[in-house]
Amino acid sequence: MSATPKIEPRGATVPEPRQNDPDTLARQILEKLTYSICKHPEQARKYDWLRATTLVVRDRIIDHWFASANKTRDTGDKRVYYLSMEFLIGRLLRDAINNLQLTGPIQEALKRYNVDVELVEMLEPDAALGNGGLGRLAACFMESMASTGVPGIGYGIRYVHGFFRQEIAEGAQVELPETWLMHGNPWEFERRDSTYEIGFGGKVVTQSEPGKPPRQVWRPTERVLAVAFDTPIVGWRGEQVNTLRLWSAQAIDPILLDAFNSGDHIGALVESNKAEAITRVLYPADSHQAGQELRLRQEYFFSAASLQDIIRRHVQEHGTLDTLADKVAIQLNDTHPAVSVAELMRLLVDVHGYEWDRAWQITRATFGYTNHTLLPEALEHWPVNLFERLLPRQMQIIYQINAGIIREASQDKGFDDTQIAAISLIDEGHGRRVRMGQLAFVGSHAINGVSALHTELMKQTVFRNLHELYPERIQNKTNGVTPRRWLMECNPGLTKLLTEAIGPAFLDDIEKLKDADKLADDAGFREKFAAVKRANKMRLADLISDRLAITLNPDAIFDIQVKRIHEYKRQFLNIIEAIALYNQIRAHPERDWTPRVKIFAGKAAPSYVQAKEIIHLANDVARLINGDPAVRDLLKVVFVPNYNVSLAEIIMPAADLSEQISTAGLEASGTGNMKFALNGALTIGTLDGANVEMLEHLGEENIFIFGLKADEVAQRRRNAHSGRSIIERTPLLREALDAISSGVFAPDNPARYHNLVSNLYNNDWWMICADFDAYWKTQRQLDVLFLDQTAWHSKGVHNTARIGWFSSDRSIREYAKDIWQAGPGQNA
Ligand code: Z2T
Repeated sequence: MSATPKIEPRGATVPEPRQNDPDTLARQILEKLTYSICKHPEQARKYDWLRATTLVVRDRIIDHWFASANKTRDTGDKRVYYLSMEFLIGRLLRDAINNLQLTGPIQEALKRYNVDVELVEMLEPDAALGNGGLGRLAACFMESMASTGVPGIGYGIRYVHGFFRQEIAEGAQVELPETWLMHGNPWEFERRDSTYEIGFGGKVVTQSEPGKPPRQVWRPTERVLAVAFDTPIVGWRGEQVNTLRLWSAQAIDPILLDAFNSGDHIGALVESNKAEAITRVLYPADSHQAGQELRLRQEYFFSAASLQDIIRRHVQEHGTLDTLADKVAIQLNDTHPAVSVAELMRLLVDVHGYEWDRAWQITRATFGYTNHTLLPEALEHWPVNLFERLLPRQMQIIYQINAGIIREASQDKGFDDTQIAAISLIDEGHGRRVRMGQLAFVGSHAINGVSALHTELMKQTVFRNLHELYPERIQNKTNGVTPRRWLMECNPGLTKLLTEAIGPAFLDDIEKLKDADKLADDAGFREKFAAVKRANKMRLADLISDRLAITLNPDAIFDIQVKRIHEYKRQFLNIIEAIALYNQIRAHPERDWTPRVKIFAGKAAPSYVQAKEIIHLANDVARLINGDPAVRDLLKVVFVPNYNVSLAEIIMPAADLSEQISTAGLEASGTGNMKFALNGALTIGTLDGANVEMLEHLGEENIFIFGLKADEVAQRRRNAHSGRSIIERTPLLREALDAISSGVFAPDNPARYHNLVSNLYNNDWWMICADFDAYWKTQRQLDVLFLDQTAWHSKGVHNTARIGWFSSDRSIREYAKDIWQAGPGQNA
């Protein structure tokens, strides 16, 4: 859509940047309260103070935002576009205040009115436009791009309802709608002049003009509008502010006047309801493909809008698409935006008249693709007939891409039929489906996994044949987390302690935390480190006491597993260990048990039956154990409802022990593992995902690894491994499983967990039985270690000091250099 004409203003310049002293801030907060919110300070509620403070902080951001945008436009530097169906950004106020270095002044300004900044910050809704690791990674990457000076724009969907809110009712998960926009959203700016038409359905016609090759033209039958909403992403020290642009769907005609005038008042709204449905709600399935048409519509909708926006900006600035790949890098966050490959080809060939081969060259040079899972049930593939009906021209293009790839594979590389079937973009085996992983792969010049192990497994399994065809394309980019949110903001106590001990240099280069490594042997430092941890544990204990009325012993091991609930993540193994420990404490009350609190949190996909049973079991077990006076303060089990980013910010700093116990080979990376270690927790984990590299960086004495390795898991699966014989020869395991089967944890429905348990006997697909003994023994080793607080905290200090490499700043610098050729030092 063409923008409305610009006015040529006279004598209008940007106002002077805002002052940051507490006096000015206090005065302006009052201004906003009065003139933007229209509240008298005596009538103002906490929520009004939040809004006024946000608006004052936002003014400071805008100054930097303009400067960043102007700089990139003036230098003509390459931009990075991060296309992601999910951005799990959480709250933004504290992040913005921290990165602008306004923490002290804002606190001081609000104190003048007797307002506590923390209470105000806690009222901000937690923007949950994502499911878990993948969406949170996108948020960390946005912040790190701004912090490392990469001109990056995130593109995604402005879901009206983010990830559902979880309640626990009688032990079971209940899903409730989430309404983050209810009070409006002061962080977003609607950009009506960046609105595009998005088509669906219809047919493709061939247009011939004399003297020109015939052109394919897509004539969609359905059209909706994509409207841009921009949110600023503030980098460290406010030096750069990038943009997160989220698309909202709107009908072109809000009401069908014909229908309305003829009396059909409901029918008049059908179109706008259908259009707006596209961006209504986030699909809550992680690592599982949601096969619905609406999901494919979402994927195409935000891909097509983003590409039109990228192309418009590029043509405006450079006048031709010949240079697209020199000035634009587009990263596909998993396959959700993979239809972009076909859509960019359509725009280049059908709309801009490029020859096919040249268009393909530009496309491949522009895209990069990140894979986040190898789980077969999570790989996206769409029925050909659905694809064809919704996106007929893109389907033709996919066939044409496929023909070219297959020709190359058989002619140049001599691939046989089995190999061809493996690389084909069309899966012929399951009623003809488009394989989005293959499409993203062949359309990209770089394909990456998210940990060293995961990348190797990509080469050996899902992309084996494509890797053989294009052996240079797969590379590794190990995930990272932003140290601003996951240390400075969530753990001010530890940040202060570290600053006093090693100086502030680590705030700008987190790998300088290494300077704290030697302090592991400094008794004075260790004691302060322990005191910070204890205070953080008290804060979590208070939260749990408030919300769940469970009292925790702050001197117990806080043993925490928080993440999406999934069989491969093996919360079940952790619960079984809790039951076994409970049995042992009851059987041997005279022994010197180390007090332990097992904390769980996480959401199950609403349709994932086993995951919901695991949540139910955790709650049932918690009720029984917490109510048994025989275990006193020695063991408690807690399931904290509604895990989200804000809760994680309280949990990470409060952990002694981090549970990263996935079946080896199945967790692509994990990122919670990094957040825990940064905050000084020790890890018990398998050799899976990024745990493998954490072991290398931390040293084997500072992380507790157990269990089968990825190749051993694969081998057992091939040999029809089952749990029965292991259970029979492992009394601790057998007794725990017997207890579950007996119904003691579920007196209202004793059969509730029969399936969960019988799966272990018959199959043990997730190697819970296979790993139980090693897990149990490692936990008991940790019990002993915890009694030696000196040894424990020394390892904690080593974890914080040595984990700096797992910063998303490092990840982003690697992407910038090896995939995007963008950012500082990369522009020729
Ligand atoms: C997700 O969070 C992850 C992978 C997915 O595959 C989907 C979702 Cl929603 C399609 C996670 C991985 O499970 C985790 O190991 C990884 O750390 C994270 O993505 C970020 O890469």
